[in-house]
Amino acid sequence: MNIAQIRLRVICMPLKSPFHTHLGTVTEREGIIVEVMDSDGVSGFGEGVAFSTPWYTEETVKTSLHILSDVLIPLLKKKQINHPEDAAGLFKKIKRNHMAKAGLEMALWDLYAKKNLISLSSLLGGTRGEVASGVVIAADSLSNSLTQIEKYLEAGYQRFKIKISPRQDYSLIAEIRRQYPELPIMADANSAYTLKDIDSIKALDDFNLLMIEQPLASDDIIEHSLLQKEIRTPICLDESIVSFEDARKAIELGSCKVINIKAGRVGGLYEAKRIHDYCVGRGIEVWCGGMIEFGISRAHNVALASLPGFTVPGDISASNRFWEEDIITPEVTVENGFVTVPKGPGIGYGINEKRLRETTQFEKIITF
Ligand code: OSB
Ligand code: MG
Repeated sequence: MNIAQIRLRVICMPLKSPFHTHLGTVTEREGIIVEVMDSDGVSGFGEGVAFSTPWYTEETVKTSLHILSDVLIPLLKKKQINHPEDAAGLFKKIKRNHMAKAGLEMALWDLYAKKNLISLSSLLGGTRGEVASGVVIAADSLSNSLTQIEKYLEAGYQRFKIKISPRQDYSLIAEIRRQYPELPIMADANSAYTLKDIDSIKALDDFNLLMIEQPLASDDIIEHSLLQKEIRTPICLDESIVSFEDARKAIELGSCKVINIKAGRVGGLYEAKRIHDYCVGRGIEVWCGGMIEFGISRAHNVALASLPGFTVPGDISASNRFWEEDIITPEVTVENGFVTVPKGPGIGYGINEKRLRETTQFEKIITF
């Protein structure tokens, strides 16, 4: 791959409505757009999905920018790679910083697919022409949750993920279940519980949830295995799985029956695919998670979710779930509950240059 320059942009956009979890409220999203241009002038795009503050993982926009500019891009400058799969090996000696690595790695995948005139989905081994769409309900009250569910049901979403915490769990889910007896729903706790809360978690077995996501802390891998033995609801891990090795250990311990795969959280598409392949061989279900992302990362998610093991509708929502106007064109849309997987080269979406320009707060070009 003949890289000529890399452009890093920090962009910022307000969310259409506040996103509430027990860890805090997101009203505005900063993100990093990575553009890798080769000597023929072809550009591949990736997105760094760290948040402004370290509430979900330890990375932030600032730490990602530092790792990209001062560590990863210099490594890539020093050593020529032939395929995006080589990036993971090159970045291996740098500890963690998975979101920074993924932002760059995913741009390399897009560039490689574009140069070879194939879709990113095909390059990764995708087999689906459309991916099933789910949506997250992160409201601050029961009535707002119900309003959102009604709205997203009308928009065609197939699976609803409700954020819960000890402050708002049983009664919230009970009322949703009462009003929608057949709705495919799951809960996401973002580590709001400890094993001491086992009775509250067990009580949720009443509601035929598809799964409960990340009930305990990210390093509670043994505790999750104990919990899974005590509850009927399948446990899905999110924050706990930041690598292939984490996935292997969690599965061996019986800590989960489902894994939420986010390429950003695990360091890129190569590692995401390895986790996918391992799970498929072992009867562990996987689905594609979301990060309140902009169109670039959203497009990468669509390609990833076209792989055969992604059997559960993911957090793959339309651009208009979060944004007035996205930075890609066309925007990601949901029709009859599905997003069509683009067939064009790379991620298969163009850049909305005007929107990208007006949301850019900082920009830096590194020439090779
Ligand atoms: O826990 O899955 C999560 C958003 C940001 C960080 C963590 C999570 C989420 C979501 C939203 O649940 C997923 C989406 O973008 O649709
Ligand atoms: Mg989650």
